[in-house]
Amino acid sequence: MSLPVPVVWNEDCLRHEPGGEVWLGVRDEGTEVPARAVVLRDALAAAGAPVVPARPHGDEIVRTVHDPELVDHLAGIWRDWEQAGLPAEYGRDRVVPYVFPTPGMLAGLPPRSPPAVHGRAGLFCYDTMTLVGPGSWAAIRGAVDAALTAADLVSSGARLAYALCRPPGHHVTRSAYGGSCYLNNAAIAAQALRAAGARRVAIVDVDAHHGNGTQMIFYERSDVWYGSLHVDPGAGWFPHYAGYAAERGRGDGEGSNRNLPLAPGTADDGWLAAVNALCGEAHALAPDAVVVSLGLDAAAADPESPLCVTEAGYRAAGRLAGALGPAVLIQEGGYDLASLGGLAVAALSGAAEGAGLDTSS
Ligand code: SP5
Ligand code: ZN
Repeated sequence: MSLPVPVVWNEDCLRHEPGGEVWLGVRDEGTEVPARAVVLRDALAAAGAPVVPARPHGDEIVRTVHDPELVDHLAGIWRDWEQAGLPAEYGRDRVVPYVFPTPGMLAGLPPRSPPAVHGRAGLFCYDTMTLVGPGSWAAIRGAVDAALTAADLVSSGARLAYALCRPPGHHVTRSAYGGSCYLNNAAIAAQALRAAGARRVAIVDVDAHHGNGTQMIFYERSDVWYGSLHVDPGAGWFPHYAGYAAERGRGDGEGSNRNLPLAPGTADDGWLAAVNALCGEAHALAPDAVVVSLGLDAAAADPESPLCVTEAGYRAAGRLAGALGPAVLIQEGGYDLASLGGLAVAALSGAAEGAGLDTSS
């Protein structure tokens, strides 16, 4: 038994050590830890998947998908925080914003970039649980290179490729980061597939949370369809403000967005019915390429979501998504270190089966 799906790996993804998250005013240890990536890599390698190194890529696609000011902000904010003496003087060892320039605060005032780094920290960030430390930028940009390398493989003929992106990305909009995400790896992969000639791309997001960032990046576009199933934000779950069924796209993108919110406690049957419905819609579009936002946090044991999906469920979802066409699989969430490896092997094995790849040798 082998797993004929290349796993794109970037050692730099281990350098992001968020040092926890500030949730409801309290800093706790957090679950988006470097060990996640190690567990995923080791399990997939042990299952026979070839591990291939990410190749460095230029910034063009990244700066098309994202506001270049967000990219520059992330690249420099730790250095500025450190130069301001914050870690040394106060033990404030990660960038955590405390003022957010919401539209309601500015009420039409022109946007500014305040000189104080602790003021500026909230300029492109929408929550308190997405911390930046010394190695964060290397990992953020390294995850993008992994996604772009996987997209290259598919654009040049591979049926499937998986990017082991860490940190994850689907909560990042064009110009705002949050939800343990900094740059949108899946959106960047989709844009790269477009640039390489795919006329229509379908993104299927099976992370337990709604990918609000990906949705909004493509909300007014018809060339990239976005579909997601996730725990209902209206039932009290992150990202709270997006992911509702009524969000169907706008302007040219009208009808190119699909959300299937699920009740907390939804298990394989209900979850797979939603995966099947999304894949049916994606299939009807006849996409030239597919991006799967592969979050593994819908699993029953996951500490960040109330969905109850099994390994068999992820395998079946992989089969459905893998059958859609050439696909780039992008790692998103998934936080239970004990079950993460088995879930990833199940999902990729299913995708290989769905794609008709030979898994016997
Ligand atoms: C990529 C991804 O899966 N991001 C999800 C971030 C959701 N985190 C929001 C909730 C934070 C609360 N963490 C405390 C866990 C207690 N079980
Ligand atoms: Zn998630």
